[in-house]
Amino acid sequence: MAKVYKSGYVAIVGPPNVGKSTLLNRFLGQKIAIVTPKPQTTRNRILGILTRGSFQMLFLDTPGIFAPGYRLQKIMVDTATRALHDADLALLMTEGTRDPGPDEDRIIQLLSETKTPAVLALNKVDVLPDKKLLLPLIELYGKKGAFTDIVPISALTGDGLEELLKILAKHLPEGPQYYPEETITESSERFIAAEIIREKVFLQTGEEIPYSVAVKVEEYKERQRVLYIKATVYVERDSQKGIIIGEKGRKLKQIGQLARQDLEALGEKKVFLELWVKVRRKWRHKDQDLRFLGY
Ligand SMILES: Nc1nc2c(ncn2[C@@H]2O[C@H](COP(=O)(O)OP(=O)(O)OP(=O)(O)O)[C@@H](O)[C@H]2O)c(=O)[nH]1
Ligand SMILES: [Mg+2]
Repeated sequence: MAKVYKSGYVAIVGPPNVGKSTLLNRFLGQKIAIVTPKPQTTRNRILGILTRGSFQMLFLDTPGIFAPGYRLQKIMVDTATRALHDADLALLMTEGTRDPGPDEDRIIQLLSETKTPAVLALNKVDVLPDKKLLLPLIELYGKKGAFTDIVPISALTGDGLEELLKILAKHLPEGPQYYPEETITESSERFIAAEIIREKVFLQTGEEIPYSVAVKVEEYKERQRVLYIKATVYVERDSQKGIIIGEKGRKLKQIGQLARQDLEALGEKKVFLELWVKVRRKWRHKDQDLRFLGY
């Protein structure tokens, strides 16, 4: 008898910084979501499509779920919560290196309000000196009664990922192949370019700067296999503009160089990247500005 084909949405949800985007990229074998050591890196829902012989998994990478303060954070948490409600299957991801905290409790509460089956992945087990340390944690999460399966993984090294994929496939509903095999995302090239630039800002600046930054691609044109990209880095204050530009423009140049290298590797073509910095006061708090910036 022929095996049924399976497909559906798998929402990757969890607290900030636990490795959700790293996992998505690893599953796809390609970087479509930016990753940084700072929490609250992902701000949008990102679709990643994994097609195998017997299934098509539509992964939704999401912003971290936590107690939001300002407007952008509220939108981020709402985006993740909505993805959870849209999904056929929830993959709650957290760190296997610490006890659950208020964010985990909040997400487990959200899960209990849906009928979506949920798998728990305990990530970053590569940093554990001994895997035995996981046992009490698995027991603790098991008692919460919210998960069909609990899987220790390392999104960084790939440990446990095939096992996790098998478990996810098991819970996936029967369904058609929605996208052609070669499609891996619906993100536009412009969006990915803006995200890569934002990633470099996150990596190259400290304090609150990353959280005050948004990037908008203004022009994206290809001429004779050369990509011309013009983008604006928005900040909230004049002082932040000075920091991003840096002494003699060094910081902005460095951000631009790093972004250009990634963009060239991604598109396999030469890239001209022009970056501008503009102040848009308190954009994180204003609905109109947030919409303008794609949130
Ligand atoms: N040691 C270790 N580090 C990891 C692992 N997975 C992710 N990381 C690191 O954890 C940090 C956060 O990773 P992300 O993938 O950006 O995490 P995220 O959950 O998408 O974070 P937000 O988008 O901010 O919610 C990065 O520094 C990753 O390199 C892992 O399995 N082991
Ligand atoms: Mg992320």
